Parts: sequence; C-alpha cells; structure tokens
Amino acid sequence: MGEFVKTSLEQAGVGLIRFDRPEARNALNEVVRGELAAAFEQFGADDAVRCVVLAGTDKVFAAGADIKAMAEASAEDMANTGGEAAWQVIRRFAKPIVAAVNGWALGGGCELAMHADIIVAGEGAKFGQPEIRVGIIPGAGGTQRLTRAVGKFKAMQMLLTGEPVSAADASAMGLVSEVVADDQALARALEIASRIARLPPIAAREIKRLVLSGVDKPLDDGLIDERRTFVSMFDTEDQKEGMRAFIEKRRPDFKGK
Ligand code: DAK
Repeated sequence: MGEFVKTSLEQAGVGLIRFDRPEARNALNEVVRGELAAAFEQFGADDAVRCVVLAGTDKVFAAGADIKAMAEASAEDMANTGGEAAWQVIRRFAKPIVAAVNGWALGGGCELAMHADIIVAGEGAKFGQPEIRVGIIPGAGGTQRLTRAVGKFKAMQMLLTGEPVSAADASAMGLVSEVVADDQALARALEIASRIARLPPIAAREIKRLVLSGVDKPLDDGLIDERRTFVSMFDTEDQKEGMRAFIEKRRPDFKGK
C-alpha cells in the first residue's frame, strides 16, 4: 500500500489499484509512478489475481504527469527521470486491465487509461491530451495509441487542440468500451473484471497478447501467431475443463493450467 496508490484484493481473482492524490488531481509524480509500477508488479506476480481494475478517485482519474515537478526540467533531466521504466511495467503487464474512469483523464492520465484493455467511463468522464497547451507533446504513447484507437482525424483534433472530449464522444469514437452512470463506473469495472477472472487465465493472457501484438503486424503474421496459440490451448487443462463442463452441463472451474 503506497502513499498515493492503494491496492486491494476485491472479488476472487480481481486486484484493484486506485490513485489517491485528489488534492493534485491524481497527477502522476515520481512517487505515484513508482507506486503504480510496484502495484502492477505485485499483482502480476500473484497467481490469485487474474484481472486488474485501475481507478482514480470519485472526481478524477488522473490529470497527467505532475506539471509542477517538471516545469523547470531540462531535456536531459527528462531523459533521465526513469519515468519510462514505470510505464514499461504497465505496458508489459500480461493480465487483463479494466480501467474505471471518473472525471478527468488528461495527458498521462488518458495515456494510462489507454494502457488498459477495457475502459469503463462514468458519463461525466473527460478524456484529453492537453500537452500541447503546456508546450510539450504526449510522452507515454498518446500520439500512437490514440491514433490506433480512434483514427487519424479524431486523434489529430484532440492532440493538436488539446481539447478534451466527453465520455459520450469518447465512446462514439471507440476510445471507451462502455459508458455508465458516474457512480457505477467502478462497480461495473469490477463486475467485468470478476467475470474475466472466472474465465481461463491462460486464454485471457493469450487473447490480450495477440490483440496487442496484432495491431502492429501484417495480418498474415498475426493469423499465424493466432493459429499457433489456438493449437497450444489444447495442451491446457482449462481447455479440457471448459469443454467437458459444457458437455456435462455444469459450471467450469478453471485452474489456470
Ligand atoms: N500536475 C501538477 N498539479 C496538478 C495537475 C498536474 N497535471 N493537475 C492539477 N494539479 C493541481 C493544481 O495545480 C492545483 O494545485 P493547487 O493550486 O491546489 O496547489 C490542484 O491540482 C487542483 O487543480 P485545479 O484547481 O486546476 O482543479 P480543477 O478541478 O479546477 O481542474 C483539471 C482540474 C484536471 C482540469 C486541471 O487541474 C488541469 O487542467 N490540470 C492539468 C492537466 C494537464 O495539462 N495535463 C497534462 C500534463 S503533461 C513521460 C510520460 C508522460 C508524460 C510525461 C513524461 N515520460 C515517459 C517521461 C505526460 C505528460 C503530461 O501528462
């Protein structure tokens, strides 16, 4: 449990990571980034955790990197922050991540949400990449992931103007998976995560890997990888359990083997 990032085990198989720095709108300073990476490392190593929910506080997901901490930094300072390492931990996290977004998801906050595999937004959520307004550009994948998620023209508008978009607009452009009432975002994210946690974790991990790696591959290469992985599922106990449970008309009990 960190100073600004809280972790807890929720329903069976679900780990919850929450920012708790509302006085600074959950801005991602070095401590927050370090604690965030540690939380993901902890849940990544814990076999009891099959899916992670990432959430902010009631009114804000995260307002991005800490502007006060980097206002006077030089390019060399920024190159040596080690900030990249924390992002890598989340980027490489093999288990599914569901983000619950209430309020602002700006800059690094929006980029963090885009590291999730499923995004549940409260209807009052706002997503934006306002870096240009403070004289910089996105530094954690905003120019790349946003474009892949919503296409060139919506991405360019958000990136070049810095204007945020509403949850409804984000949903229409494919930036979120689902929009719910504000007070339901976390509950819905936990519900989705617990459903995933009851499913076979090897299959979940492979689906995540294939989807993420497939985005950057020629279709034929992605299909070959999918085919090979599909076949390997038949070496798992969970495949036998899933198919036998279907035939025997009972609930499967997936062990992750
Ligand atoms: N950093 C530092 N402090 C922040 C902050 C931020 N990003 N956002 C808010 N705060 C602080 C405010 O300064 C204020 O502090 P006090 O005045 O009380 O001391 C307090 O939080 C409350 O803020 P507001 O009074 O502004 O609160 P409102 O509710 O009125 O407005 C807001 C909320 C989120 C709309 C607004 O605070 C805002 O626009 N914040 C800035 C959003 C922003 O520009 N974000 C982009 C930051 S640049 C990297 C990877 C990624 C990045 C960098 C490096 N590497 C891999 C190296 C990412 C860069 C960014 O995200």
